[in-house]
Amino acid sequence: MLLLIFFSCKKDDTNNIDIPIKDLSEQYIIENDSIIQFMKTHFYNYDDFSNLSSTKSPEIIFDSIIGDNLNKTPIYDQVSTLQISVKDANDNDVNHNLYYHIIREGIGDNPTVADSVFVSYKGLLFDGSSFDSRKNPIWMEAKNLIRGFQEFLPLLKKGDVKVNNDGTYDFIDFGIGFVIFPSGLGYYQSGSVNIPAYSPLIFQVNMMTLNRTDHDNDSVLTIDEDLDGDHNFNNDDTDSDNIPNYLDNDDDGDGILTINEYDKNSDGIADDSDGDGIPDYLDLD
Ligand SMILES: [Ca+2]
Ligand SMILES: [Ca+2]
Ligand SMILES: [Ca+2]
Ligand SMILES: [Ca+2]
Repeated sequence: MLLLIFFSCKKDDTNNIDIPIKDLSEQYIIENDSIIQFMKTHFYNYDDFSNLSSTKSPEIIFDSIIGDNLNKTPIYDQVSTLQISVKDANDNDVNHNLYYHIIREGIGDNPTVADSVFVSYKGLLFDGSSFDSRKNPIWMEAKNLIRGFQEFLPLLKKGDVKVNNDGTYDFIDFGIGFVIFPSGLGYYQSGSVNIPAYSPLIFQVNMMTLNRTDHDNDSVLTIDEDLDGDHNFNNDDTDSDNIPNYLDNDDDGDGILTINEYDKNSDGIADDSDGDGIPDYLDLD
């Protein structure tokens, strides 16, 4: 399978310099209109999800509200909205609506946008074609995924594990939902093997389980190394040594490893010896 398609591409990819890249805010308006139009005229197979088995999840299917399906509830009436800010080429913020529907919430913890998740999924275009799917769950790093997929993950909870008499195990009562988002949260102009440029995407996601991540093993979870909270983990580099904090075992570059100055009294709170509001592991004095 084409796992590579999950890795987001830079919008200013110089390989595509000959093709003028569309203005993000204008393109967003066009795609948001098309998403709303799609949601008002389509429904998903919610009847198949009404008596859910705790261990299985049906595959999501979308269809038009016409003919025998005229009485179906449109997706538009079922979704919630999350607003996500995306930087355009001039570093201006453009708010993007991400639409999602939680079919079953799950029973455990929620992942963060920094965690590893064990998920099965199905990706769809508005024409109903599936550009990628995983029936058997796989591990993925949330921070490496396209933004719309990444931001949806924390809205689901993981399931529990049931060990069967024969030693096999099943995930039970895991989170199930779907998300619809414009290309500004996906591949934008770069598209992918099976995804046209400027294409909104739909994903069904089944959230089996997760692992918290601490990529540099410095005792600070990766989610807490995103100091500016923009969900980009590569632009937080306290000591400016070109190693982002989530990969840097000495975040402030003072020669003392973060793990040795983060929480010496083990009270679960980062130490701040001089009380200046900057924790020791990020504080040069
Ligand atoms: Ca860390
Ligand atoms: Ca950041
Ligand atoms: Ca650094
Ligand atoms: Ca240090």
